[in-house]
Formats: sequence, C-alpha cells, structure tokens
Amino acid sequence: MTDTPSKGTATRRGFLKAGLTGGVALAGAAAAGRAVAAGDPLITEVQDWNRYPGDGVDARPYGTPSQFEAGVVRKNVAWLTADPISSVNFTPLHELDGIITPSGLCFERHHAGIAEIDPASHRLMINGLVDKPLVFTMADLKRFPRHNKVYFLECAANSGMEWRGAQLNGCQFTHGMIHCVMYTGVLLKDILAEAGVTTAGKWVLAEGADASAMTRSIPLEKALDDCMVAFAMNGEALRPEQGYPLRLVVPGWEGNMWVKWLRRLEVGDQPWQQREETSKYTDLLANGKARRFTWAMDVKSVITSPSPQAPITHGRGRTVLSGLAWSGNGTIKRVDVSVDGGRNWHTARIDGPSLSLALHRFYYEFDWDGSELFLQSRAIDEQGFVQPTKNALRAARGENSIYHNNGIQTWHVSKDGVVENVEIS
Ligand SMILES: Nc1nc2c(c(=O)[nH]1)N[C@H]1C(S)=C(S)[C@@H](COP(=O)(O)O)O[C@H]1N2
Ligand SMILES: [Mo]
Repeated sequence: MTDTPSKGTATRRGFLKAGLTGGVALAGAAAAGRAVAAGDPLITEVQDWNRYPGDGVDARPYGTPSQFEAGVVRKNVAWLTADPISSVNFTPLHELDGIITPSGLCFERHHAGIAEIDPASHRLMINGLVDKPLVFTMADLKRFPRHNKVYFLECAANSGMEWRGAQLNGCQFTHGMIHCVMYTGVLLKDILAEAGVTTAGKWVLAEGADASAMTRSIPLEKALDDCMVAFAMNGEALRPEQGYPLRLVVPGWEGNMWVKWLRRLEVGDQPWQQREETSKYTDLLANGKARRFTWAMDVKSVITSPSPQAPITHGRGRTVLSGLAWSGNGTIKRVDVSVDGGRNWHTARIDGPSLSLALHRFYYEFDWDGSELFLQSRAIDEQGFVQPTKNALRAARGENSIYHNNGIQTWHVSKDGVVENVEIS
C-alpha cells in the first residue's frame, strides 16, 4: 500500500505503448469463493463476538465507522499543504463504492479555515439590482419549497498536479477533489423572485461569511436554472467543513463557485472580476491568452480500484475493476475500459442510478492472467463529449494550466499486483 504520495519532478514513470503485451482472458470461470480449508479456526471455533454481548443502544448516539475502517480518511499532500488554513484534503475514492460520498469523507477546500457559525446568528442578504433588498434567517429559508438533488462537486484544480506528467500515487490524490452527496435546500430562483431581480440584473455575486469572504460571479441564467441554497447534505445539516449552515450549490460547475457559509447574494449587470475568477480559476494557454469563466466541469472518469492505494492482492483470476465517471453536461452515457493502455476498449457496466450532474459508478469484471496491465477508463457523456487523452489536452491547452484537467488516467499493474500512476506515450 502506498499511502504517502511522492513529489516527482517530471513524469513519475513513462511507458512506451510499443512495449505492451496483452493481459487478460475474458469470460472466465475462475471461482472467487475458496475451497473449504479444513480446520480453519475462524470456522471451527466460537469467536468472542459470537460469545459476549456487545455495546448497547446507549453507547453510540452518533454512529461512526468500525474501528477496522480507521484508515478510510481524508488525507492531504504535505508539500501542497504549507498552511492548512488555506489548503485542501482529498476524498479516499479508492475505499468508497456506489455514488454517494459519506459526509465525513468529503474533501475539504478552505481559503481561510472552517467558519463555525451558530445558525441562529446566520443571515443571508440579497441586495443590488433588486426591487426589494432582503435579509433571511435560516428559519425564513426553510419556509420556501424544498428540493432534494444529488450532485457532484469537483474542484477545478482536481488532477491539476498531473498536467506535466504522472505525479501523485493514488486516485485519492490525483482525483480526490470531488464528492457527491444529496442536497436539501431551496431553489435560488425562488428566493431571488422574492427580492425581484430588475431587468438590468444579469449576474449574481455570491459571498461567503468565512474569513476569506469568498466571492464569485454567477450568470443570472445559471442562478435561475438549477442553483440551490442548501442547508442539508445526505439528510442531515451540512457539515461545518461543507459550509454549515448554508452553501450555494451550482450543479455541474467548478467547485470554487459553490460558496460555503453563504451570507450574501448581490445582483449586478456585469461580473465583478474577483480574484477567484481572474488570477485563479483561469487557464493560461501556450500563446499567453487565458481561458476565463470555464464553469462547467468536463466529462471525466477514473478507475478507483485497482489503483495505487488499492493494489490487487488476491492474485490472478476473477478481478473486479471499479471506477467513477461524471460530467458537467448531464448524465454519463457510456464508460469504456482498457487493460492494455488504450489499444482495446471494453464497455463497462454502469450500476446504480444515472443522475444528471452526479457521479456514476462503473464496473468491469475480468479474469486477470497475472501479466502486467495498463488500466484506463474513458467516459462519454449524454451530449457525446468524449474524455480526451492527456496528450490531446496538452496539444490543445499547453502545459501552463492547473485547472480543468480531465485527461484519461493510466494505472500500471505489475505482475505482483502493485499499481502505480504512469503515463504512456
Ligand atoms: N466561503 C467559501 N466558500 C468556498 C471556499 C472557501 O474557501 N470559502 N472554497 C471553494 C472551493 S475552491 C471549492 S473547490 C469548494 C470545496 O467544497 P468542499 O470543501 O465542500 O469540498 O468550496 C468552494 N467554496
Ligand atoms: Mo476549488
């Protein structure tokens, strides 16, 4: 198991496509169950947990995972985290399944730490180009019609360290700036209607109540389409890390716009050109120009297992490959998987609900013959956008970018099942 990512200066490990060999026999009959091992004490002897009563219902008023899952936690990357107050940690994607991220494992990105706000003292103000400036308490907001929606949130900098070559060794670190939860809240258009946006109003500035006072300009069209002001995630109040008691939900768009600890919405007639939409969250191209206001997150996928932190430990035979796919354009139509570095592609099986702007879970079951593999996944969304190779991305955007890297990830599986982040050319 590789738990600590290393900082590589260039490509972590490069492979030539010409050097690849095939690796799997499909449609195998290899059994996953074990033959009965005579005398296994875990079968023949009564264990403690089978003999003595356990904790009663008064012992765990708020449940936490089993002590044996203590390693399933958010982690940061030391060299990226000079100051934890303005930093990031990562969702342990390699340990998760399904499409919902448990609240306590959602990656965190703060610019000035976690604001601790008493909901009784929290206010949301609407001002600017409106007929009637308003201030809402949390109780006021809960009197609007509520909506429940499952959405992914991806930081635009997710996979940003991989632009110049394979670097971080684990999908937690290469792809873990994403989470997907069910939000409960009210539609932004409903509360804006109460204030009455004037005809000159074209943009909304969202402002956070934390010490960074995060601000982003959002076009009114998006604000009136599907944006939400959410107070709950996964059925309970938002976690402080995720903006308790109130956060903006901007479905399919870069995480930076999802202002946490939301305290103010100003309606204006043009974008405000805030730091986070000028100096940050823009993509400097090779010709010196920058792409700006690149809001929607592009179609993307990653194999979460096997992956560097989730090597193959069961030897050859039946193997379950699993991963996640998502797109800021809607649902995922298809995911292709390759075990030979993109020479041959197989259609993966998408399982679980296929919700617009949510994570999709895919599987590909195969018999591993014990030879080395180059695992890749490629997602295609409902609008027909196809996830590009990293080289195609570099050809289009140069290598100055940090944000919006949706290139195809390659994992190298060695004969002993060890998995490593690589690039093939
Ligand atoms: N108020 C406030 N909102 C914020 C931020 C912040 O620092 N302060 N960080 C932004 C960034 S860059 C991202 S990627 C997401 C992260 O959301 P999360 O912490 O729930 O994962 O929140 C956004 N909203
Ligand atoms: Mo972000």
